[in-house]
Amino acid sequence: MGIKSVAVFSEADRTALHVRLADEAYYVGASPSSESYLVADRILETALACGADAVHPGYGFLSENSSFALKCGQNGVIFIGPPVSAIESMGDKTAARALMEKAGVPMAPGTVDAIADLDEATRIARGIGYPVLIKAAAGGGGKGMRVVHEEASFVSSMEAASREATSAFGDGRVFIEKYIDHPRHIEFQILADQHGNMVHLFERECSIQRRHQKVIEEAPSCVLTPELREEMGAAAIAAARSCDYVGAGTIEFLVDKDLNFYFMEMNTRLQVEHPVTEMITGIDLVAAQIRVAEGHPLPMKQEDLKIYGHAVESRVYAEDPQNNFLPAPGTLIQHTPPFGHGVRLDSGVEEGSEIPLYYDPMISKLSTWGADRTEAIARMARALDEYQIAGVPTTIPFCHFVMGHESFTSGHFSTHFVADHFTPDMLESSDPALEQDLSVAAALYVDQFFHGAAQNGTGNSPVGGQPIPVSRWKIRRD
Ligand code: MV4
Repeated sequence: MGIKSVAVFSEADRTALHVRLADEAYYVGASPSSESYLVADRILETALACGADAVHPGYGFLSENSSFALKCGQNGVIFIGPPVSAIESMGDKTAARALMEKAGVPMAPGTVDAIADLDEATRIARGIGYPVLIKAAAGGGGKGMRVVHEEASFVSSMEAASREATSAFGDGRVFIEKYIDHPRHIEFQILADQHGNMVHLFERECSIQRRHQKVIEEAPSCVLTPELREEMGAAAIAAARSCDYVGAGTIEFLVDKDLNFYFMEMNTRLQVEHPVTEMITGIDLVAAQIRVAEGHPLPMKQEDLKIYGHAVESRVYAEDPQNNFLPAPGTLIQHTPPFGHGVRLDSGVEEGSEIPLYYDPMISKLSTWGADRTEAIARMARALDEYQIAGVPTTIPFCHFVMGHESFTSGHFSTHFVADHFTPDMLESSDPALEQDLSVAAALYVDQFFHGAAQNGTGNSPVGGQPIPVSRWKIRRD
């Protein structure tokens, strides 16, 4: 776009890839994000000092922080995101519910406002019918939620949820919704300009997740009919209009077994999984965000948009799927990405990089495109198979497991997929002791190949048989 980029970095990220790729980069503080990436004043000072026109807040850290957005605006720096008021109202889940009710967006039966009176709350829960879900008004992303199956435990759950919300968010307000069992998570991408034009870029499905951490996302969803897509798309636009949205945003819905859909929340930022939408629409969402922030009108209308094929994204984390997905920061000794038609890797690392322990241990996002879902999945399985990472355990084997699971390939899955179908013993095991033995055996073999007799002092070959040409070696995970 002809725009110079300025990166910011913490102590842990001094040598990170984004620092090297940017035109300029500035240090913003110590490794903990609370002392660097989350210090709004420090980021803003840096933007002012280097003369930046705008700040792109990414998808973590300050991206949904309304006071940072406000400060940017007050200091003449464009915040590449929605108006402060939209961040505020969508950040408060009860305020969002009130707006959705007014806009006629379907929601799970429940209370619009936070409920403090326990007798009244009990009556409301009885009216909704059990199970119900208690959610924190200041929550989101699954924090501070409680499922209640019967009235006997309702009051104690309300008290516990409110206490949890107070300690997590400093705001104990909670509200109640009908609990939707085994839902699917389907979200619509919205793009709006500053002139009142708004389109949706269809949906993503993010049902394969664990503990509110998405692992596989895809676009489009294989359960939506064209009619339902149109209906949900219209509801998503109505939801975004209700807060005068500008920029890229996402309306999250829960979809039940009978394909009823319910507004869950709105994310007022670009999301991690945006590549799958880019792949099926051909639209560069980050470029679109920047064009919108510059004041340009959207270059397309809803009728111009079409779904091309299918895309899948696997999140590759330095986590050990054999060990309850324990984060495993460390050095990337090897990073050999897959290539080929329809393969995209969004990566923040390179061989030799450290995966710091201070932040989310994401290594990369691997996305594949196919003419249809089957082709996108086959290509993902192949790309995951070729992707070679050494030094840290990764979620690659888990993602490979999902690509091969009948419940995923057939499209019959829900947000409970991991709980319903996964145990660590299902992964092809990686045995560090065996890998070490294999490395030693390979080294001895090469030694023998190049030097003839083995150098082990006995004069006998440690590996029997004739050496084969090295070019025919292939190290396979199985
Ligand atoms: C729900 C729900 C069932 N019924 N609401 C999780 C994150 C937060 N944004 C809301 N969440 C849920 N809300 C009702 N009425 C189930 C979840 C939920 C979930 C939603 C999407 C993806 C994964 C999930 C995992 C557990 C719970």
